Amino acid sequence: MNSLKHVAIIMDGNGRWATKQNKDRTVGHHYGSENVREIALEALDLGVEVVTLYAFSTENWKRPQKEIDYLMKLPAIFFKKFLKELNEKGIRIRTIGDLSKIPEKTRKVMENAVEETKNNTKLILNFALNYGSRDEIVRATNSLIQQGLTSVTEEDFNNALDTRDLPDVDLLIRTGGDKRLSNYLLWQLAYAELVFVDMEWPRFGREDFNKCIEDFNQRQRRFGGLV
Ligand code: V0D
Repeated sequence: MNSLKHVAIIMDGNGRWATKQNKDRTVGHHYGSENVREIALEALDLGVEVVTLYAFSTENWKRPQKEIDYLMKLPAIFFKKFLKELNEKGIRIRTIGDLSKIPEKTRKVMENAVEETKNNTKLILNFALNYGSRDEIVRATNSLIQQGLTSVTEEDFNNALDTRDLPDVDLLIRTGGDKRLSNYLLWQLAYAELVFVDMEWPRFGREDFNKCIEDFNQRQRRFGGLV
């Protein structure tokens, strides 16, 4: 019944949301990370298999150092608060992106969470960190070359990507009002439905997530009926 396996989300608008209320941008990131929990729980209730969240892009290193420092603390803050609950509810943590450039402390925290949740089967919460689609494609290509391949199939290529064992993305949601892909999952979005929402990420609630999924289901039905 549910053709929706994989939802990808660009969680945009956190800094703008905070600035609007005369608060520091990091306050927006804080509320943004609380909202990750809300949306993960809703995805769990709806029977979605994978949610891939754009947490930190390869371009985000250009931001002020103070903001980067705060962002790199968020995984630890997040797990301190939610790891127990994630395990109780069967949520498995995964990551994609080039983690080799993430500060060691932050990387260790994430590796630990991936390890501690590896047997959970209800939902994969997949964080894209130091992720860029072109970077991923270049890393995949280099790994194929390293394996000695001189010609590849789509399947070979798929298997060299960070998302190798995940289903294709069915639905992309971008909050914050912009209508761009911003170097996110370009290969994986080949057949995805795209939904753009004007609301900033900290304001985007479970109801809003539901509406996006209704929109997706309606489009699928129309597509199924060839109308
Ligand atoms: C800030 C809105 C959770 C977007 C959400 C390091 C930008 C809050 C995590 C997180 C971020 C990452 C990995 C992990 C567990 C949690 C997170 C970053 C930014 C960048 F294993 N929220 N969050 N990571 N934001």
